Amino acid sequence: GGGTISGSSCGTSGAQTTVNATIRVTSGTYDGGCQRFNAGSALGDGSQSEGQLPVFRVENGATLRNIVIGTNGADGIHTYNGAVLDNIYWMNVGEDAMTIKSSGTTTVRNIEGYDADDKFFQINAASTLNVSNCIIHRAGKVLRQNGGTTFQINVSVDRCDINDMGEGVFRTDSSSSTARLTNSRLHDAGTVCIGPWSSCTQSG
Ligand code: ADA
Ligand code: CA
Ligand code: CA
Ligand code: CA
Repeated sequence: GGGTISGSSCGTSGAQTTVNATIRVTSGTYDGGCQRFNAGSALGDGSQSEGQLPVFRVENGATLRNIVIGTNGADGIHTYNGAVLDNIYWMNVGEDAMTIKSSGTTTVRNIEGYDADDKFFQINAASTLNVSNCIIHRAGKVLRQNGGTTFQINVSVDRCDINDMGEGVFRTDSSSSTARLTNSRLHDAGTVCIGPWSSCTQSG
């Protein structure tokens, strides 16, 4: 695989802030200036318990930019009705890194994230996810369509460095969903396509 892969340009030494109530981004752009947002205990502990709250919730095509999610990631970032996530660094993914909660197109670019015990991207609604320029190291899998669901998702992942997956890259239970991996570097990434994908391809 080729292409330039640089992940996030936010380092991890920005000012720190504790988030005790989900920050909701409902329009325009929220620019975090590469500050480090640590989930407070009100959101969860970053373990594998379900029901934790997200640090950010991004809605209706709004943009979240220049964010570091610190050592408590809780339930990461949720998107509703589409969103743009640009230049995000997850120091230690919590229950998962990002969840699509309702339909729309979510664009994710220039990101990196570490230590997701299970899933990095969790997809809970019929939607489109386009990811480019990412570094994902140590996770169970890059993406999971919610178990037992058969709606259609369409996923593309371009220019990503995927290293040390416990299980694999893309997993679905839906025979109408599609996934495409291009121009990426894989190392110990497990099985690329898990489940009855309508189409699931790797190239470049
Ligand atoms: C698990 C769980 C789902 C949902 C999901 C998530 O797959 O079974 O109900 O909570 O995690 O969104 O994290
Ligand atoms: Ca979960
Ligand atoms: Ca973790
Ligand atoms: Ca979750």
